[in-house]
Amino acid sequence: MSSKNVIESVYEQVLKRNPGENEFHQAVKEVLDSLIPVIEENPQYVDSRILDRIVEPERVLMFRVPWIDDAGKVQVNRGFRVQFNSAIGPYKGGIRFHPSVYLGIIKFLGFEQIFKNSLTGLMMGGGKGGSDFDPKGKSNNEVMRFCQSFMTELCKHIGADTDVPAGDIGVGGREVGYMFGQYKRIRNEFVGVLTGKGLQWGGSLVRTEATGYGLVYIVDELLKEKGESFEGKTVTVSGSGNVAIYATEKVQQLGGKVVAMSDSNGFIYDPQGIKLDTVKQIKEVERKRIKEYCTIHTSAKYTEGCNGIWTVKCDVALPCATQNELDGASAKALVKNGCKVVAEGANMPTTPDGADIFIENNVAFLPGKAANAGGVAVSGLEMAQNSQRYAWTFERADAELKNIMVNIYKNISSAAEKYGKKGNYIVGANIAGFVKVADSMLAQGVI
Ligand code: NDP
Ligand code: 2IT
Repeated sequence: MSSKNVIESVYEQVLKRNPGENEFHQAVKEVLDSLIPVIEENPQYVDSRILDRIVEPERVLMFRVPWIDDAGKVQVNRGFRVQFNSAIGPYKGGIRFHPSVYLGIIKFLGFEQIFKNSLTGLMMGGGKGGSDFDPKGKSNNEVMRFCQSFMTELCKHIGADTDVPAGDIGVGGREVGYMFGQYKRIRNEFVGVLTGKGLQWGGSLVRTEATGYGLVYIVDELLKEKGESFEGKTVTVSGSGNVAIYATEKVQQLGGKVVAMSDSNGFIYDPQGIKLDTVKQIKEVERKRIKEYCTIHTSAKYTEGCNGIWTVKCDVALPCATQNELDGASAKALVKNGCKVVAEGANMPTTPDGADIFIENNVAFLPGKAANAGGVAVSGLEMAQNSQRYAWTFERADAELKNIMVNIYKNISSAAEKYGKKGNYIVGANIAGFVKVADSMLAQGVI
C-alpha cells in the first residue's frame, strides 16, 4: 500500500469508529495528512501499526456528575477524561468546563495534546478532560460543589505519576483549587496531581501567564528571523480569557499595540490600544462581559458577534478563544487587510480552509500545538518543582519558558524544511511532535 493509501485507510477507520465527532476527525486529518513523507521514509511505523494505535485513546472515561444548586435542585452533568497516549510520560492536559463539551471535543483536544506535549521536550503524555457544566452565572458555592463532585469520580483515575490535569476554558485558579482540595481529602495525599495551583500550595510562578507569554515569545522569534519585532505592530487578539489577557500583556511589553479583543458575544475595538487593567478587572475579577469596556473607555467601540474581529486591520492576529473561530472568509479578510502573521493561542481556532488561505498567501502561520505549548510547558515545570519540593523564581521559570518556545520554533522550522515544506509550520509541528512519540511507542512494544 502507498503511504497515501495507508493514511486514508487509518482515517476511514477513525470516521467509522468515532461517528459524529467532527472536531476529532478534523484534528486527526490535519496530522495524518502531514505525515505522508515520514511514513514513506519509515516503513517500521506502518508495520507496527503506529498510526492505527496513535489515533485510538489508551483509555476513555465518561461519568455522571450530580450536584445540588443554590436553589436546592439536583443537577446532572457529564464528565470526561480521555487518557490518550502515555508513550513519553504521564497523561497531561487541561480540563474544560463549557456547555459545548462532548466526547468529540475532548478527544480532539487530547489528540492535539500528544504532539504539543512532545514538542515541549518534557516528559508528558497526552490527555484531556472536561464537562458540559457551564460555570457562567453560577455562584462560587455552586462551582465548588460541582468541582467536588467531578473530582470525587476523577480522583480514582489520576495521580501525580499517572495523569495530571490542569485548566482550560472555564477552568482557572478557582476551579483547580476546589478540585485539588477534594483530591487531597479523598486520597489523603498532598501531591502535584494538578497544575495551575495557587502559589502558596505548590503552583509555579509564570503558569498563569505562560500560554499567552509563550505565544508571543514564539511569534517574536519568528519576527526576529525576518529582521522584525513587535515594536509598532498592530495586533488583534480574540477572546478575553487567560490566554488572550496574557498574550496582550506580553505584546504590549514588547512594544506592540493590541487594538481588539472579544468574548463569545462580541468584540471591542480600541484604536488607542486596549487598556489591559480594565479587561482584567472586567474578566478576571467581576466575571462580566467584554462590552462593559466601552462604558469605561469611550474611545472604544463594541460590535455584537465575534467573527467581525477578523475584519479589523492588523499586522499580527492571535486567535485565543476557541476551536474553529477563524474560518475561510475571516482568513481572506485578514489577508486583504495586510496581516502577515497568524499564531494560534487557542486549540484549533482556524478551520482547514482558513489555514490553507494563510499558507497560499504566504502568511506565516503558527499552529496551536506549537504556538500555545507554553502553558503545558510551564505545567511540566510545575511538576518538576513539585517533585523537587522547591519553587523557582519568576525569572527562572520565565527564562525556561522562553527557551522552550525558541526551541519549538527551531524544531518545527527545521522539520518542515527537512521534508521539503519550508515555512509550513503545520507540517513541521506535526512531524516534529509525532516522531518522538512514534519512536517511543516502537521501543515499548505492542501495547
Ligand atoms: P478562558 O475560559 O479563560 O477564556 C476563554 C475565552 O474564549 C473567553 O473570552 C470566552 O468568551 C471565549 N470563548 C470560549 N468559548 C467560545 C465560543 N464557543 N465562541 C466564542 N468565544 C468563546 O479559557 P483560556 O483562555 O484558558 O482558553 C482559550 C483557548 O486557549 C482554548 O482554545 C484553550 O483550549 C486554549 N489553551 C489554553 C491554555 C491554558 O493554559 N489555559 C493552554 C493552551 C491552549 P466567553 O467568556 O464569552 O465564554
Ligand atoms: O491546551 C492546553 O495545552 C492546556 N489547556 C494546558 C494543559 C496543561 O496541562 O497545562
